[in-house]
Amino acid sequence: MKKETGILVSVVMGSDSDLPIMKEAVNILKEFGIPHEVLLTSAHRSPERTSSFAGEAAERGVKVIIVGAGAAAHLAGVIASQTHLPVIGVPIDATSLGGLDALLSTVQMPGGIPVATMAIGKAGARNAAIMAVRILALKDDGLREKLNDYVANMAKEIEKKQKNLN
Ligand code: RP5
Repeated sequence: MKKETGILVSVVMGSDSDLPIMKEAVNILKEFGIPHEVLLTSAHRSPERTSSFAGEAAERGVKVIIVGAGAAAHLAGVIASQTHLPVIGVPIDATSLGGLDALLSTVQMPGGIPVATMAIGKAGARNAAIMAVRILALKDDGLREKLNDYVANMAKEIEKKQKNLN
C-alpha cells in the first residue's frame, strides 16, 4: 500500500505542451489552498506509468483527478478505467481540429466508466478545478465558504465592469 501524501487533487496531463492550459486549473487550486500535484503521463507514450498512477492514486489519498489531454485524448478515460475516483477531463486544442478531436475522445465514454468532461481549453481547465473544489467542499465547510466568496466576487466583478462601461 502506498503512503498517504496529503495531496487531494492530481492534475495530470499528456504532454508538457498542455501546461499553458492546465496552469489555469493549478492556479485555481492554489487560490483555494488545495494540496495538489502536477503530473505528466501519456495514455499512448507511457501506458505503464499511466496505469501505475491510476492504480495507486486512491491509496495515496487523492480524492479527485483532473486530466488534460489533446488530440486522440484517451488519457482521462484510461485513468477512469483504473480507479474509482472522480475523473474530470479537460479537452485541449492541440491539433488542426481545434480541440474537437480531444472533446469527443474525452466525452464519449462507454456506459459504466464516466469522465466528467469540461469545455475545451482554458475555461475547461478552470472549471475542472472549481468542480474539484465543489466535490471537496461537500465535506469541508471552510472550503464551501471560500466557494461562496469566489462566486460573490465574480458577481462584483461584473458590476465593476458595468460601471467602467458607463
Ligand atoms: C496528447 O497529444 C497531449 O495531451 C497533447 O495535447 C498532444 C500533443 O502532444 P505533444 O506532441 O505536444 O507532446 O497526448
